[in-house]
Amino acid sequence: MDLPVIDLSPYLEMISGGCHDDVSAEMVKKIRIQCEEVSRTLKETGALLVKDPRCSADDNDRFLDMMESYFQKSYDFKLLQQRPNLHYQVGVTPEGVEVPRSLVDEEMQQKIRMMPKEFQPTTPVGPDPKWRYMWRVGPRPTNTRFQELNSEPVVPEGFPEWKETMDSWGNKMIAAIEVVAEMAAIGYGLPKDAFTSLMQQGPHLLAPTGSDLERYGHEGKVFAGFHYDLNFLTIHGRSRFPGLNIWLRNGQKVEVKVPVGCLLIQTGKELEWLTGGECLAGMHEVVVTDRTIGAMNLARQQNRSLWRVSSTLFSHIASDAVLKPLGHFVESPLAGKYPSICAGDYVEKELAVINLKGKKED
Ligand SMILES: O=C(O)CCC(=O)C(=O)O
Ligand SMILES: [Fe+2]
Repeated sequence: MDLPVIDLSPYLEMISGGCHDDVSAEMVKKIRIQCEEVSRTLKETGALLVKDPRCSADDNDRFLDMMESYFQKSYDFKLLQQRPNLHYQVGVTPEGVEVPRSLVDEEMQQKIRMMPKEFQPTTPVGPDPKWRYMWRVGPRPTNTRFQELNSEPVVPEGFPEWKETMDSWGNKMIAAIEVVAEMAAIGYGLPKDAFTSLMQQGPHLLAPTGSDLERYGHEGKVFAGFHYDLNFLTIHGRSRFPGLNIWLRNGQKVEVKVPVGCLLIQTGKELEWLTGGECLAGMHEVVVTDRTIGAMNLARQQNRSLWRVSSTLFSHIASDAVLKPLGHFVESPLAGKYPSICAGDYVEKELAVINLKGKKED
């Protein structure tokens, strides 16, 4: 199944006031249809492909090039950027730390056993062998109960372009998410800023993963075990190596192909909360497939890096804001499963389950 690609340009043109009166009725109708497609696709598939003219393939490449050279550095060098006392929410998370939810969540394991064999995820056998770098993007709150989730950034030595490259790509990805969040709110019949107003000063994280294909690039190797994302919406640029599988709401497993110049959005648990379960967090995994091996062979021939870097950004609801079903979602049949909780408390609970919280620095 191919996911639809939503071009964000008409919406962007409209909000920048670029359309004239005679075309605007037509345009408004077109945009309303697009907003409904956004909200429906997020609900049915947990994912969405978008094209944002502000995020170019060149920007994505500059970011990937820098992250490849970072992940290629030695183990000891990378450990200098590790901050376990800040729940790894800034700096590097080494391989073998983050635990996939499906490894520790019995209810999830039971659901997996009930899936038809062909749609079952690959069973992870331990923590993920992927590294990750967390970089906070956007303004931080001056006053928050959740200081660790909103900490100062960590910059590795020897990368003078680090801050500019991370901020520039991160801000572009957030800008794209904000448009999708507005369009989704309109599609769900909520005020257009229903989600974005809660995202202001959220602990948004540019969080690329780095997986060493030289070492682990054999078919069936799980880089990120079956899980959902705990944040609001996740956005990924293109990775140079495929491997991401997602599960649609109907249980079907789909291998994601992100067309050049497109971005992939996935629904996270905070969105599920705000919609009272109307829009479930999308389940996914990253596994080495024959297509990954094909891309590795090509990279070898072209003398390119064999680190698989993802251009992942986790957008969040502000830590001190309250998660609860919004507007008419209070009436949804599952709303009772989503009691009011401070987003920061919710995030800290989830981080503890996947092994990112509660560790002291050695
Ligand atoms: O590595 C990827 O492509 C995505 C990994 C992932 O699902 C995550 O970081 O939550
Ligand atoms: Fe994920």
